[in-house]
Amino acid sequence: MTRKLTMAQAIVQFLKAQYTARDEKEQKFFGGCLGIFGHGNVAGIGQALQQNPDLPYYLFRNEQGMVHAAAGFAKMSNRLRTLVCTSSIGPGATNMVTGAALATINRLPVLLLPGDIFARRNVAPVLQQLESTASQDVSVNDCFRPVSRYWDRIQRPEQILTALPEAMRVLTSPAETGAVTLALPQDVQTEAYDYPEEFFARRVWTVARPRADRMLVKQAAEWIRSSQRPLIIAGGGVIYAGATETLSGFAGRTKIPVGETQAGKGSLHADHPQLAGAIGVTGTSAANLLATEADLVIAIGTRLGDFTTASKTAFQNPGVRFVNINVAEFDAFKHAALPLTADALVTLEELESELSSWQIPQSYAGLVTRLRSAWEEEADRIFARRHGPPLSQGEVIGLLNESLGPRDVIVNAAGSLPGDLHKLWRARDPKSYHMDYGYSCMGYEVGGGLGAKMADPSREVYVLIGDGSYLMMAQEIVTSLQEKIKLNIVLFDNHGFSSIGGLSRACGSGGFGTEYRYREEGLTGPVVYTDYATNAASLGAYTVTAHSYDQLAAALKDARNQTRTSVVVVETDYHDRVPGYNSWWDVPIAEVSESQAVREARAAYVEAVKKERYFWPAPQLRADGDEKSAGASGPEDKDQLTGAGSPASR
Ligand SMILES: Cc1ncc(C[n+]2csc(CCOP(=O)(O)OP(=O)(O)O)c2C)c(N)n1
Ligand SMILES: [Mg+2]
Repeated sequence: MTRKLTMAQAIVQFLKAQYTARDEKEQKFFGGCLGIFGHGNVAGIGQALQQNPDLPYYLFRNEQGMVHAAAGFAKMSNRLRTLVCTSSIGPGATNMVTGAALATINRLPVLLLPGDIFARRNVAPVLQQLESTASQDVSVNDCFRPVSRYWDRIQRPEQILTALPEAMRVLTSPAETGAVTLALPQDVQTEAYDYPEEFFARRVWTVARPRADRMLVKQAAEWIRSSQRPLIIAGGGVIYAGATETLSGFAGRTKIPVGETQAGKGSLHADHPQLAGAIGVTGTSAANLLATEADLVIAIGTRLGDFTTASKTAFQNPGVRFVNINVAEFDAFKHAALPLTADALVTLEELESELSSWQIPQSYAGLVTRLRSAWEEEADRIFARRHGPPLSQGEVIGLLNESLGPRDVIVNAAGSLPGDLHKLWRARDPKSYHMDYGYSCMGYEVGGGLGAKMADPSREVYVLIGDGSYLMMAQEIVTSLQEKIKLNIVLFDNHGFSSIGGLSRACGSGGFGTEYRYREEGLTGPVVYTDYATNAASLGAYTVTAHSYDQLAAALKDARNQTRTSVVVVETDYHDRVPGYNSWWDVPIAEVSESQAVREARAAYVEAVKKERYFWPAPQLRADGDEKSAGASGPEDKDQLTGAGSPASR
């Protein structure tokens, strides 16, 4: 039995029949197709979507925005569902490259179907075609290769018979997932082929919970039992695996403190006694002080990026060892860890049963409690400041945290907000904190928020966005109005790049080129005021501007009661910042400079970078099995190898 369909029709037919299953719960994998049509897809995928309304089509305003929406949808769905994105050839396609990188770096599944140049070639060069004198097998879609976990170009209609199952394998693999790009030549999309009927049968992709090697689990439990100051780092994998309750029980019983990465924030309820809060460059004093001294780090579902490891300066205990629980072998082996290449939920259960009634030493538990309450006091202090106008970003975050319900979602990505939110936000639900900090992409916010709301319409979604990000990408506000999908947008107007301005000052460059000011001998003139409320209103949004704390409280209520997308504009103080706490980030400073400030910053940098460490295999993992001799190359030798001094806190 075969069915004669165009390649584009066959793709749509196939996509409709794909499901995922985990823990015996099944769901349709693709919630729809987002797109912008051009000559490269209108007559192919466009025609196919028209005759398949059960894969709903959503018209977007910018191809990058639609990939962000797909990523936001996938993130909100714990990667068990996603959206398809279709674009024309040329600029429509390359507009998706940034979104693809974001998805891949955040390990989020998105399926991209850019149109491509004619496979037939005889009419080349077609409109928007990149010509190469070296090969006729090159198009702009080759730009997707490094940012896709799977990339293919479909030159014949029957190639989808093997390409689509591969695409699905990668998309539904927690270890491999990211952007999948199938470049679809404009002519091939419309070519008919007799596809086998079986190809369109309902197919369920099990998202498995792989288990770690038994011996390694026992060894990890042994390491935990023999540790004095263990620390858990909860990454996005905890949330994606649905392991938050298991972690809550594990940490509660063993009393091991937990620091959360940006993607892992919300793993524990803000009130959990073992939650030390955000960890790393944008971390709390509690988590970062615990990290400095930790002798065992249990890193769960994290890729251990530089913001988490404070550029490899966070862990200063000379004997620190790592147990990494991660479905991706690549991440499990980082920091020379004892690798538990496995699902977070089942591995925590296994460790729990190995540890029976073991708990951390009481003195350490007391320290955790003290550090935690000191941090809570600090956050309360920031929330209680009445700084403005303009308001401090910290007090606005405090007000938002108080005003929002526990299931409401905040979405954010770049600027000074991610750091402040990471430290200060008190998450009360695992899906309430939605941050792109893998790519920290200005412009993710509105598109990503729209995708999050599409994935879970039962929640209020709050898009928190800087003025810089808003100017980069706000156009999906129109899409949200078209689709009657309500977003609550809060725009923090500080007239420029507060984050990078602060960084520039820390680097000795005085904020050069980071404020929105008129040109007067450089960008030093009066502030360029932009009327964001009018801008958003012109797109059709409900808008309110707030200048004071009370006005903001009222505006948030007012906006929440609206049925259409609302934008609350609040002016915030460019220079008033939430400080850093016991951490550092490696941003290299000019080695030679005409500026005294830069030279001073360089001198401090040279000192700070000395704390960066390499991590070598712990003795137990060495092939010779000789723990003693291997142990002898412990603390002292490591310091010699890395040049790492003793931590400043001691
Ligand atoms: C697409 C993109 N371009 C550049 C950057 C580098 N960058 C990080 S934060 C930032 C400024 C953000 O400005 P705004 O949204 O106003 O937030 P603020 O820093 O004022 O809080 C820039 C330019 C980025 N992260 N993403
Ligand atoms: Mg700004």
